[in-house]
Amino acid sequence: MTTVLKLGGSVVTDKSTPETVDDDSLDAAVAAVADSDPSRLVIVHGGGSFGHHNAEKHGVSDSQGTHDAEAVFEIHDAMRRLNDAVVTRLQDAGIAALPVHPLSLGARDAEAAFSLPLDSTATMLDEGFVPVLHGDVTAHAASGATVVSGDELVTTLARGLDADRVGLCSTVPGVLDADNEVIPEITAFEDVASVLGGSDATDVTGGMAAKVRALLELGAPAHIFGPDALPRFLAGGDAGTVIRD
Ligand code: IP8
Repeated sequence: MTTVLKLGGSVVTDKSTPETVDDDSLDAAVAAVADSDPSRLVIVHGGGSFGHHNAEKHGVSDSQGTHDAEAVFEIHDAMRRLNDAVVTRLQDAGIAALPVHPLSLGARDAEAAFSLPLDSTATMLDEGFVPVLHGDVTAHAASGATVVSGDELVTTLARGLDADRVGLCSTVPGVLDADNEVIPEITAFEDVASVLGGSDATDVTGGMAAKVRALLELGAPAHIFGPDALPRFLAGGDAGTVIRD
């Protein structure tokens, strides 16, 4: 059973203060992972106040690239420091966590399709480690380097590792309906298109509609939930909104 878990930037950092770890929230997530005694777990974390702050400063996004090596390094270095904090806390809690840095492995082609060789991650899993990846910058053909988000890494990992379960933990409790209630299950995009908006419009903002569409294509159930539901997800239960084809 292989599980891919994303801890959103809002869970691991204090988004209102540049380059600040949210100690209480990260500690709670780490405790939930440690209590679950995981096997074959891959963790991905978002950028929060580390990545986005630095990417904005240099005008770099997932489509807007740069050839300025110092700018690329500054964005990557902020994410690497956040990754160090996450890995260290997991190790302190007894988890065999190891870092995997997408900048050193991945690339986008000229059509912006992202690929990531997974030999190191898969071998770490086979050897009982918990690989911890992070949103990052990645070399991008004809554009220099662009941002790769944690969500993009999650779908790449889930496909490449043939994951059985995917979890996206952020500060929202799930996909919300028009009354702000969590939708327990989504099996077709048309069923939620009206509440998510723009059923046939291209979702340039990368909002919930794009996320749901990408997760419906995964072939593994994906759970979108808030921090309170993390222990339930790690115990194998349904958490928040479950998206399955
Ligand atoms: O928070 C973004 O990752 P995300 C990473 O998962 C950077 O979108 C470098 C901004």
